[in-house]
Amino acid sequence: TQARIGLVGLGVMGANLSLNIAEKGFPVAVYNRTHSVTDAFIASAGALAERVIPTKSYEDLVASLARPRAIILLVKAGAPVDAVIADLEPLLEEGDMIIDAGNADFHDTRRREAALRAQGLNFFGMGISGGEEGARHGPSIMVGGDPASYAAIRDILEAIAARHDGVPCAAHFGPDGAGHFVKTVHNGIEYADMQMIAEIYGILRDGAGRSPAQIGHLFEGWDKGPLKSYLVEITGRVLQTTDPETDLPMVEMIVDSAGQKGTGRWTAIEAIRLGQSPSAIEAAVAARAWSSERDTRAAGAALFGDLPAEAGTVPPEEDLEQALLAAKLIAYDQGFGILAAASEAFDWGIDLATAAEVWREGCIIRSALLDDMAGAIREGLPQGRLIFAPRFAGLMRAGAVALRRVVAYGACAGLPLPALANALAYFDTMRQARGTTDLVQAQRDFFGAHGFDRVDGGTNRHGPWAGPVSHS
Ligand code: NBP
Repeated sequence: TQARIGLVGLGVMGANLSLNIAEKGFPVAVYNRTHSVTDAFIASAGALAERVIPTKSYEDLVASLARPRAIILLVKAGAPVDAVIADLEPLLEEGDMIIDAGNADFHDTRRREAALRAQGLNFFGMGISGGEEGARHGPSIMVGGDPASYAAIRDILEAIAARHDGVPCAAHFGPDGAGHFVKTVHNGIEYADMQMIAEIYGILRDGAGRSPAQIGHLFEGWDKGPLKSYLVEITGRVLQTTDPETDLPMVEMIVDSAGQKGTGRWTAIEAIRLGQSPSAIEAAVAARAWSSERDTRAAGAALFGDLPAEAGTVPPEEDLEQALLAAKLIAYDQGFGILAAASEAFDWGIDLATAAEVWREGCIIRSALLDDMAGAIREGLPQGRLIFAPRFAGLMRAGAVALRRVVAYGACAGLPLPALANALAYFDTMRQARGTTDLVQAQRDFFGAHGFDRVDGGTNRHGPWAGPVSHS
């Protein structure tokens, strides 16, 4: 028998996704560079092994597939993807598909798609989220590539995806890098979401002096309200977990230095390239980078740790909850803004509401709020901004006031809240009809004759900078 789908790379994600595909009734041909991994995978696949065709060469893999062949790659992002493509390409025929399901930089996806299209092959960039568990039982799937070829594999992808009220969390977002970019922004938002939660934890730990278990209990409660989400849920569980070796709270045994693989950073980099700024996401990227400078922070603590801070009152729990909600919405507003800008720049035609819908289940940022966001986007966003959506007006009005109290408390108490503070600064900027860049424009004109527009009409005008200076 020939399978309709093949998979290269039986690492954590590939092994789980293969089992998911087999479980949904689709035979899957698999290949892994290290053959012992393939043997071990088959040995552990149980009854599902019946629908898995193990192969030990790319030739065997290709021969095991019905045409048009569709091969999912789940190898390490970067050079390994190019290496596997180079090996497969000569063995494939017109109309066949290579689907890179790793966390690729969408610029690489665009390059690979163009190169393979020139050979008559279809290349898809497919973002999958949900980690190991998602890959096994239903991830969120974001695809970019030729729409006609997508039709050939759509049933398989929809069958293995997570579901929200029966609707599969899998979608085609546009050509070439569109799917990987939606995944990248998903990860950027994930960074912001996680950082904001960590900042609230910091206020409760260092400001209110609460124990991890107490804070975890609070998050557990929040997971029953409007903040209901996977990240709030696991935060509650993580904080209430004890280290079996020491009996201390697990979180207190973990070094406070966060890793990053690149997707959050790519969101920020692309935003800046496009003249946008997802400042809450950037702040989260920065916070992880700063966290890795442990020695620097220790030296800073020795130098400045004793600076006086105001012992203000810790904002009440309701404020923290509301602030987190508002800040989260602001991070999404920025994320959707960058998605819209990139979609326009690369001519992708990404449907933002579909992105919100695909993220409702299966992925790391899944939350109750996403269903509302999808609805708000479908209703039409004033000025294209989620924070202006009529259905979020109440949340933003109450949430912004709470966010201000929380950020003000953090500033006075000397507790860093980079993501929350950036979210607030963005919100305040977006509700200030007259900003302060009149002065920046004047400065630019003064030193560089860059010109400015006048409020009473007239474009590219210059100021009388060489004239008399007023001291009044
Ligand atoms: P793993 O590290 O578990 O597996 C890596 C796989 O890549 C192995 O099968 C390895 O084969 C293969 N590989 C490498 Br490395 N170099 C190769 C080469 N030159 N040729 C052929 N195969 C090669 O990775 P993973 O965590 O499953 O992640 C896979 C992709 O999925 C990554 O892009 C990752 O960013 C993405 N992703 C991961 C998660 C997650 O939660 N882990 C979530 C979403 C997306 P070998 O056995 O011979 O070394």
